[in-house]
Amino acid sequence: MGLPDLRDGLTEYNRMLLLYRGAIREMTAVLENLGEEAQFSNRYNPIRFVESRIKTDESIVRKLQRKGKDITVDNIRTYVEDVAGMKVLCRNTTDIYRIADMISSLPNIEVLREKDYQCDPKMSGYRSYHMIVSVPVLMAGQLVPTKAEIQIHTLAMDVWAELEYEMSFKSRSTVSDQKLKELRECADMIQFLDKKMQELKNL
Ligand code: 0O2
Repeated sequence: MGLPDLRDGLTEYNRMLLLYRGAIREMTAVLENLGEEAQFSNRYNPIRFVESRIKTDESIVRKLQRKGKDITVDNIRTYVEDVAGMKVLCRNTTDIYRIADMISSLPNIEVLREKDYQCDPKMSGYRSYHMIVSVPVLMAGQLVPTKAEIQIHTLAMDVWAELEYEMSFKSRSTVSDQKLKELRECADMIQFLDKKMQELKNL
């Protein structure tokens, strides 16, 4: 009796993943268009690179467990807002807010939530601007609102975030306090450099 349920669950799961992949495709195209338009109108495109990923099954399960939720497709939709994840990389901190404003002004994209870790960094030193958006994705002749997380940060912060993620974000207990302190110092140096370069650009 368990098998048909499992098969239904998997079909539902795969259908959900199709939507998240669709959201990434839509959002990638939107960001490319925004960048080209900015280049055309202002002779400056604040978007340097766009990257995307679908969250791994293990990471989805870990997040639901952390939130004390059962592993169901409905709970993934409700409580895991970054299954479709995008990173928008830029040169400096002013561009972060420029890009966030560009996304906020899109008529067909709804911004559901924003977290300003640029202004209010995480304990780790992580600085970034996070937006949870709802993107309409066409499926079976209907537009289905689908969530995606957009992280906007500088190229320099991205190098730091990848290293910190590898070293400690997923297994903080195994990294010494000294290493965590040094990572935070590196994040502060990056913030200093990002600000300094912004100032030089504005001269
Ligand atoms: P993965 O493997 O990238 O998917 P919430 O969903 O709001 O309840 P969450 O997910 O902690 O809680 O939200 P938040 O803080 O916006 O973090 C979302 C993502 O930002 C994380 O995804 C990381 O990719 C990244 N991130 C957040 N904090 C840090 C940090 O201190 N260091 C680094 N390197 N990255 C960070 P996941 O799901 O944790 O991981």
